[in-house]
Amino acid sequence: MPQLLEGKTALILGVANKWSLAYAIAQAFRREGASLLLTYQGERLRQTAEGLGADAGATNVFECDVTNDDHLNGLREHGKLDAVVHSVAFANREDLSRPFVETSRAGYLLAQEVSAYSMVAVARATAAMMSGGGSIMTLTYLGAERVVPNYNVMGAAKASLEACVRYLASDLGPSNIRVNAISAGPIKTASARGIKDFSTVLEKVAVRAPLRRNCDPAEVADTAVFLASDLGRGVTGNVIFVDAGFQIMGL
Ligand code: 1JT
Repeated sequence: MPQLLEGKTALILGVANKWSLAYAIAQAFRREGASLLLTYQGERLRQTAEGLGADAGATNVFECDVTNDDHLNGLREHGKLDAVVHSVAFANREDLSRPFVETSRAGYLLAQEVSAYSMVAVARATAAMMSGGGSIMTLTYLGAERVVPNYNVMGAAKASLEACVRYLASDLGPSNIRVNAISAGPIKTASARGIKDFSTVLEKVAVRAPLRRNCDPAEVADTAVFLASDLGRGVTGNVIFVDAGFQIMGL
């Protein structure tokens, strides 16, 4: 089998632990021959990220807090890139359980800054490193388009993120840089753990989805491979659902 990402270098932001979608994507990219640069947020995650980076055969593992302009400006020292994976989001726990109408200004702005604006900042910082064209992608969720109980402030942040994907695709298309989002079905990552009624969400999806099951990180990662590879060369500004088909159902 030819390797789909041979000769390409990918920057993957958001490796927090072995359940991270970013880590599944790193493993799939490595399988397909890419060179990997992995980033993590905060000193607290350094050891874990370095261990996972070593396991995935990463060339380099370093800190990148997407709210820190010095970290974003420092990215350019890492040379040429062909693909960027933005797998970063944050919201306060209380904003994912209390009624949405009670969302505070600070909680709303925090979710927007980390989960949506960071995509714009990362795209600006890395577009300059993709002189030969490239592929930038992010992760989103159905809660951006539909009301999913408890997703709340993240729904508003992901709606903003998906709009950012379209505007970035329009701006960067002339430089042959594609920008897309993968809308993953609910997956039991560390972020999802501790979310109220998350197990019920998984059960409901498995019953209603056309494929009658949930999705796993490897399926999301294989779609990321497609988007990063030349197979995805005609695809930009899109949200691709990797959700066992759940999103198409009306009832
Ligand atoms: C964040 C968290 C972003 C959990 C996330 C997320 N994107 C998807 N999930 C999982 C999820 C969460 C809920 C849900 C469905 C999926 C945790 C905090 C950081 C940002 O509702 C049905 C609530």
